[in-house]
Amino acid sequence: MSNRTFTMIKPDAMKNGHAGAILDRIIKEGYKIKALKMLKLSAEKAGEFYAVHKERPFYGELVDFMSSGPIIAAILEKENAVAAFRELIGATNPAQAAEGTIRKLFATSVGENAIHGSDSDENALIEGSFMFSGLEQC
Ligand code: 3AN
Repeated sequence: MSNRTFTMIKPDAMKNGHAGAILDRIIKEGYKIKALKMLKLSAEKAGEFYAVHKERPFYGELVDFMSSGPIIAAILEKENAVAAFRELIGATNPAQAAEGTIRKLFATSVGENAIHGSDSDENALIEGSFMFSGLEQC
């Protein structure tokens, strides 16, 4: 069990003005921000990030969406971060997400679901290093 996870506030939440509320919620839930930046992914970089989903029917749509506007990426620290954060963001499909979760509050659809959270300690490390250099991590 590691104490770090990786997150992205996705283009829909950025466009809809929810970035501040989402960051505020994350901090209030006790996560320490260890790295943070706003950036716009190229289609190539978004494709690389989501390469595990290459064979899924929604891959093209996902790459287009994730490169459609700015995102905020962050590395977060808290005890049991990966599992705790997955609980905080809620189910992939906001219609199935529990009340009070970030996706229930801010996501619009399964494709445009406001926020990403790593699904394992291994992926948290891979994704964090994909987006941040060692110098950018506190
Ligand atoms: P999660 O982000 O909850 O771990 P994954 O890993 O199954 O979910 O999917 C990665 C991303 O792919 C999701 N966050 C969502 O943006 C997109 N996605 C997943 N399922 C679908 C779907 N059925 N249609 C469109 N996009 C999807």
